[in-house]
Amino acid sequence: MEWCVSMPKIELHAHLNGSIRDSTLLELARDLGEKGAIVFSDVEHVILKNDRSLSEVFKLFDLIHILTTDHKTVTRITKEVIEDFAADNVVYLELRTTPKRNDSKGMSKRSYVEAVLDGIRSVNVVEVDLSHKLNMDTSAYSHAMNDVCDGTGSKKIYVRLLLSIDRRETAEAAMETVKLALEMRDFGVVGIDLSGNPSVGEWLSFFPALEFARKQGLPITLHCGEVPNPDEIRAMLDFLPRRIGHACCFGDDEWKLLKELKIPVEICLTSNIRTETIASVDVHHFADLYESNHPLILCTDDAGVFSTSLSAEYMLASSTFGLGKRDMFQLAEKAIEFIFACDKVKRDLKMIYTTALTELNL
Ligand code: 6MZ
Repeated sequence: MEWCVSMPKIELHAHLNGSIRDSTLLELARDLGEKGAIVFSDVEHVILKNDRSLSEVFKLFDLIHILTTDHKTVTRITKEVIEDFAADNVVYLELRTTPKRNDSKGMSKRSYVEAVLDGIRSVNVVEVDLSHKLNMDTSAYSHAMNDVCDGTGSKKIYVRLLLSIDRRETAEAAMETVKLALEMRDFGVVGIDLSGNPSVGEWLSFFPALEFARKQGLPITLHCGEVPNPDEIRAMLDFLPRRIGHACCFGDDEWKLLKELKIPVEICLTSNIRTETIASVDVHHFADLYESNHPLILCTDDAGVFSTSLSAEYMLASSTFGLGKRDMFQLAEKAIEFIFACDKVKRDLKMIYTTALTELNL
């Protein structure tokens, strides 16, 4: 595990509200309990429960959203989540979140994203690179600081945002999110994700917003095949997204198409096992994709909800599928090809991996 932590890692599938620390969720629940807004004892066990079905996970997200929906809390959780990924030696993080409107808190989708950006800017235990453009504007946003945690000099994490469309949303709300992402491109937003309960919503209603995003040059990743739905899976693959998440419930035909199209897959082992989307880790489709050299990226999905970390996901892949240190390093480094940020960031990351190769004696 120590070695997995020491290896630089790239995280491309992490939901902000799924990555919150349990301790923070409990604190927020206790506060709301004291204000009489919820009954703390009713929610404590929901937060601490370990195994949840896929539908129970979405019930938990509804609770999390009640606990986190004000600007200050969104800023706080963003800061903490980035600090946790940085502590796990994640060097590039594509964090995804669903912009939320909440009239009772005076929150619009835009002000939600601004609260997330405030959280990114308030990280102070590690230097954060939020966007090339912002780095040049030192007066407004640059906030480089030395790593005060381990005393080994400066440590840096690249953070980029994907705005998620929730499958519960209307076509209009989806379009609003895409337009917001386009407006916020200079502020670190690099793409669009489609996520949410896979048993809810129709692919066709999101298609116009996603097609518009693509025409405007925004890369797209889709949650695809979390439940068996061959027609939707085929329509999603035909759309040719830049990446897909999960790919658990594919039939033979869809599997063949995925491989022909070589669409990179974000693999979330612990999440798939915990939600019983896959029966057990040893029969996970990671093995097939890995052996056939299909592009894949190991990711956490919801590190808080599933009590995992990216290092733990590498450990699990290593112990289950027999990956050695060199294999893990190559897998981590290969993720550079699939990030949505610009070529300059890719070059920087390649340098980080070249240096790490020597430091880790590989
Ligand atoms: C599909 C998921 C997910 O956006 O509020 N989300 N969508 N499948 C999953 N696998 C378990 N895990 C998380 O983060 C929470 C939201 O991310 C999506 C859901 O829409 C959830 O409400 P944000 O930051």
